[in-house]
Amino acid sequence: MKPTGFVFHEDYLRHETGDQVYSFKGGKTINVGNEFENPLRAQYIKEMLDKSGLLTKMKSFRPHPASDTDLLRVHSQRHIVHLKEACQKGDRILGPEVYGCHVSEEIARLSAGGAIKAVDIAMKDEEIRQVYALIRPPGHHASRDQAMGFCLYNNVAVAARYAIDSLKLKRVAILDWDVHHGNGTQDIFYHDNNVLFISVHEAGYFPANTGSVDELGVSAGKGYNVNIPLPSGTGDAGYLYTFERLVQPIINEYQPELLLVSAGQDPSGLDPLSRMMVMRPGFRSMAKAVRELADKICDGRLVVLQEGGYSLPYLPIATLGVIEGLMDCEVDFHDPHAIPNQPITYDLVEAVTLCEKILAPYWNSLCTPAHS
Ligand code: Q9C
Ligand code: ZN
Repeated sequence: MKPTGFVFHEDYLRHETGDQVYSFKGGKTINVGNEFENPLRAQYIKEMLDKSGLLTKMKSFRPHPASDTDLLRVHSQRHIVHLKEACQKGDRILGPEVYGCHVSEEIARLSAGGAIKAVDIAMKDEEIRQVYALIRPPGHHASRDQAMGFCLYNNVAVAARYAIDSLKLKRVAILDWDVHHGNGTQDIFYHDNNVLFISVHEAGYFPANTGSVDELGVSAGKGYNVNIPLPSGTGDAGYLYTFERLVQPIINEYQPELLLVSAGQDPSGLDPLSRMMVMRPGFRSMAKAVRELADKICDGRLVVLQEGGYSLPYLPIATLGVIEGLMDCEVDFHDPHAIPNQPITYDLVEAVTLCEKILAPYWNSLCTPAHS
């Protein structure tokens, strides 16, 4: 098996988001920080990969900051200037549920640069085809003109547009398994058919009022925006079932030249921001599924980008699962939080069947259910 690339920069730990602090003014609650998306996330993942010995089997790379040209393929000049000026002034609030410090714009640029670096390796390295990029801040809630939900620049969108504009790819697929809807990525590619966007997320959660399966894209992009909202408590088997019935057939039919994954480990069973119950074996099988898809369709070209994941005790273990799935191995590490396999629920089958019905007109590989 070819080696797996690993992109990381220690400066990712310099983006500080503050603590959860509430001030009460005239009865109003003002949130001036966020304890969830903090530097320890990346630090603990890195330590796990170091100590498990996995990192010695990977090939490490250091990213460069994304250029203005790279960012402007996705974001407005106004957005870039806003983030720069806000950070320079020392603002802590950079958008709705986005907190930062004086270096946050610079580190967000390095995060987007990490996504570009990963694409460069997957497309141009003599040996390596698949890359894990441990980047932060995350990106998938950021739209063209707006930071949101811990995200400043949309890393995966910057990577996809770089692959198309600069490397001249014709079709790129993005699979977003972060537990929240990838609204920013959806918005950016809503009119496009050269980027297929699939978001698998917890239904009716964050952001409010986006992520329904009825949001299909418009004009040339119609049918190329795929939302798969799943019920709370879906679990390992439920995610695998969803991949087999929807995600794999659609990506296979699209035949991308590169597969990008917005990989949040926040569907984990210990995550403070979700209720999806995915454990290490679940992450392992999701990563295995995308590796096998990429092997079959695009010569293994696969870029997995860190998005969310907020359980400090479990994030490194869930990530271990992802990397095990990518590298087709199982590290001798006992997960103290392991639980017995959870069965697929009726609600899950119903949710998948509904999506299948709505998506079937756009994808021949989905068979419309005979009844219902
Ligand atoms: N107010 C990412 O995972 N808060 N961002 C949800 C409702 C915002 C998560 C609670 C969650 C954003 C990249
Ligand atoms: Zn998330």
